[in-house]
Formats: sequence, C-alpha cells, structure tokens
Amino acid sequence: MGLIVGVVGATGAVGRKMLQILDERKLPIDRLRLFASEKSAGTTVSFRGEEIQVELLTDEVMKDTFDYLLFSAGGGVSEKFAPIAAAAGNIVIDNSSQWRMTEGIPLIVPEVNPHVLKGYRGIIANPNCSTIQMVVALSPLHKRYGMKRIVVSTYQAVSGSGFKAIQELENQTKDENHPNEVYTRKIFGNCIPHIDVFNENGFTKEELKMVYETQKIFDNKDIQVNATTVRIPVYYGHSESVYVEFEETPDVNEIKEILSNSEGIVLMDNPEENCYPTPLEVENTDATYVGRIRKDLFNPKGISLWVVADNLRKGAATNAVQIIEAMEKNNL
Ligand code: 11C
Repeated sequence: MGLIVGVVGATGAVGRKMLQILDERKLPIDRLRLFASEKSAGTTVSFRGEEIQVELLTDEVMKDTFDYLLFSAGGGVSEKFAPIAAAAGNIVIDNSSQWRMTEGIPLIVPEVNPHVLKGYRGIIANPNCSTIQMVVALSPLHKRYGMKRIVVSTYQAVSGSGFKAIQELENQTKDENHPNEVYTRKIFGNCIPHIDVFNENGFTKEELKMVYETQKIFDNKDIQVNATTVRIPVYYGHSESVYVEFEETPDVNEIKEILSNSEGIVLMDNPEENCYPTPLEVENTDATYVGRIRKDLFNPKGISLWVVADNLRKGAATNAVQIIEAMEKNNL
C-alpha cells in the first residue's frame, strides 16, 4: 500500500521543490494532499499527471490521517499547526526553524544521524540549508579524526530568501536602479554580510543556526563553530569555505578517499584541471560537493575545504524527502 502524504505550503519555493522531488524519487504515494493559506487555497497544482486542488490549512484537516506531512510555510504556521498534526498521530517533517532547537525534537540529516529516528513519531525538524551541506561534508571526517573547531564563511544564493528575492536580483540585472526591498542593500553586483536578524552578540540568526544546529546534529556541544553568513548574487546553490581543526592529524589523501566513499558526497578536487564545484554546476542535483581540500600551512590538525550544494534541494526539499525514505527503508 502506498503512502498518504500532505504538503503544507505547497505553493512556495520549497513546497514546489518538495513536490518535484517526491515525484522524481518515485515515492509510492497513494494520496497527496496540498495545503496553503487563503491566498493559494483553491488553486490547482499538477502532480504525476493529476491536477490537485490546494486545500485551506485548518486545525481540522491536520487531524486527518497522514503517513507524512511535509511543512514549508514558515515558522508561524509550523508553530500553530505542526503540534495539532503530531497530536493526531501524524509524522511531521518541518522545514522551518521553529522546532529545530526544541529538546526532544529530532533534527535530522539522513547521512549523519538517522538513528535518532528509531521508534520516533511526531515533529521532525529539517535543518537550515547552510548547516545541512556542511554537516554532510564533515560527518565522515568527524568520525575519523574528531572535530574540535569549525570556522565557516558562506556564499548564499538569493533563492534562500524566496521568490521575491529571486525577482529582486532578476530585476536588478535588467535595471541597476531597481530598488531593493528584500535586502538591506542592492544585491546585484554586491555581497551582503547579513542573513536573518542580528542577535545582541553581533552574530546573525543564520550564523547561530549553523553553530547550534551543528552541535545538536552531532550531539556534541564541545564542537566550536564560528560562522559568517553572506548573501551573494547567485540564484541557486550555497557555497561555503570551511576550516576545521581536528583532534587527530588528518591526511589529505585519506580525506579524499573517505569523502569519495561517503553517501551523498561528490568529490570534485583536482586543482591541476581546475576541478572544484561551483553553484551553477551543481544546480538541480541532490549531492553535496567538496573540493579545494588542503592542509593548513601552520596547524597540522587544520584542513580547509570548499562545500557547495543546491540549497532548495539538499538544503531543504531533498533532505526532507530523504527523511521519509530513511524512515520507510529502515522501518523506523
Ligand atoms: C537562507 N538559510 O539562505 C536561509 C533560508 O532557517 O530554514 C532558510 C532559513 C531556515 O536565507
């Protein structure tokens, strides 16, 4: 028997990607239900050749029976509706930041910590996109060498801010005087070291997500993370410059071998042939790509690497669908 799946926020950028990925990965779905606010309820969305009418999101519909409900409609919607769905016995996979740091709510990247899901039902949190790709790349190295400290700078695509931001960049490429509404500065021809709101400690919320989500996923509060998150004028695909200090002394050749044999990772590292990943090349794919692996010149336990992934896919929708796959495959 196939699954009953619901998607809340089905008409948003990530919601649409979720539908595309549910289809591509051939999930056995018997019934797909789509939910949205009044603005989009009543419209139709096509899925596997069928036109599905988007239903209005209410308390009552969340009490119906689903095998999985995927949420991507922002923190406020998740705060209100995810507990109602979970209390009715449904498994909710939530892409917002609402429940990620709540004790008892699993924060899952299937390549890293699927074991946490064993016997669990309720709300499952999907991490932030910039965290997901970093932990996928670092998890196999952490197992081998033990991570102590990460210093990361991100180069994040505008699609992370939604449809309006994509339009803002498009409009500014045609007319450089087009005003900025989504960002504090013009994004075309620029880079903006400001993603999400500032915290009183000087870090942004996006940067703090990378700190605390990483510690939760690895279940290790001793891993020190220092992040600087930056928006750049790229449509899809986040890139990250990651510096890691390990407990054990790492070996670059061994790292390359470990990464090439790790699930979900594609190694693209051959400087002689200018081989390294860039966001344009990885757009519309599901892996996390790693290149530019090199030893620190001064600290034998330090390694730098460059990590790129499609933020709407592995950074959001694919990771959520892979959580369903992990639960189904392992009978969790
Ligand atoms: C961005 N990482 O690129 C954000 C988007 O906490 O799920 C996702 C925000 C989140 O702006």
